[in-house]
Amino acid sequence: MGGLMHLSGFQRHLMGAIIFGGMILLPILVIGLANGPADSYTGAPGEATCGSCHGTASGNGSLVISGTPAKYTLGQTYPITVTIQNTGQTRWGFELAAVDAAGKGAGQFILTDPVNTQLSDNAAPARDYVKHTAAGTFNGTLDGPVSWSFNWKAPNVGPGKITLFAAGLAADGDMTPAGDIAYSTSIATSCCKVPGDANGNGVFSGIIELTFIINYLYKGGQAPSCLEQADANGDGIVNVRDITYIINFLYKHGPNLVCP
Ligand code: HEC
Ligand SMILES: [Ca+2]
Ligand SMILES: [Ca+2]
Ligand SMILES: [Ca+2]
Repeated sequence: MGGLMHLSGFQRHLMGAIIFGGMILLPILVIGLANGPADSYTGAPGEATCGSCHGTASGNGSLVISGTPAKYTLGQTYPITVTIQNTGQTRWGFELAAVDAAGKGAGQFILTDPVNTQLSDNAAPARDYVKHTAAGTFNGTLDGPVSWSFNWKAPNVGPGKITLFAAGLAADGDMTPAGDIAYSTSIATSCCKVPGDANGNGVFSGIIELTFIINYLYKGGQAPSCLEQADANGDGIVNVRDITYIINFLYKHGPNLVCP
């Protein structure tokens, strides 16, 4: 049973190199995981997912965003949870962004669990990202499900439709991108509750809304707090057609006002 003493000079040298290499490598791996994945891998427009490095093997699990309301209230805070599971996998990760129709980051993330989640708080209009920490990979949790929770505060002035995009990873815990299964999902939320309520006071009052939209479009007036509520014909843009549509609705038995 040869100990170190019985190794040749070359073998001893090799051993030293492996030990030395391991000491250097370990902190890098740990730092890598503590930092979490790089920004911009949520599957949002213009972004790839974790699968671009971790392969695209298909799994038997799921990635779900819960807590997002179908309709958000301006300025209100919502607890959001991201849950992932996959039989046989043992280590987990995620990244999430909230993006408006123009592709900009929307609203604000507030961490409620800084042990397991961290925030990339980027200067607007860049997107912010919530993602796992090293502890938040829940290493050794066989099959899952595991979840991460945080708050999302809707913007005070609504850019309209906002979509939460999440990418998740069901990993095998070998500290390499091999053997892992990538997921992505998204869910949309809208501020439009009262179609045609351009001034955002909660009720539709015909001529008052028309005046508000005309002022906004042609006289540099205040923007609707929820832009979608001024998009009365629901075609995704606020313009003169919405004015005509509202006039038709009010005075010519035209079709109902809608949310886009
Ligand atoms: C640019 C390439 C790249 C992207 C994109 C990437 N990763 Fe990784 N990931 C790595 C590498 C390389 C490792 C190996 C360990 C290390 O270097 O930190 C790793 C390791 C991991 C591990 C541990 C894997 C295991 O089997 O133990 C998790 C968990 C993880 N990444 C999560 C994510 C998540 C979640 C995303 C997407 C939001 C993501 N990664 C996107 C390169 C990437
Ligand atoms: Ca792996
Ligand atoms: Ca109103
Ligand atoms: Ca319109």
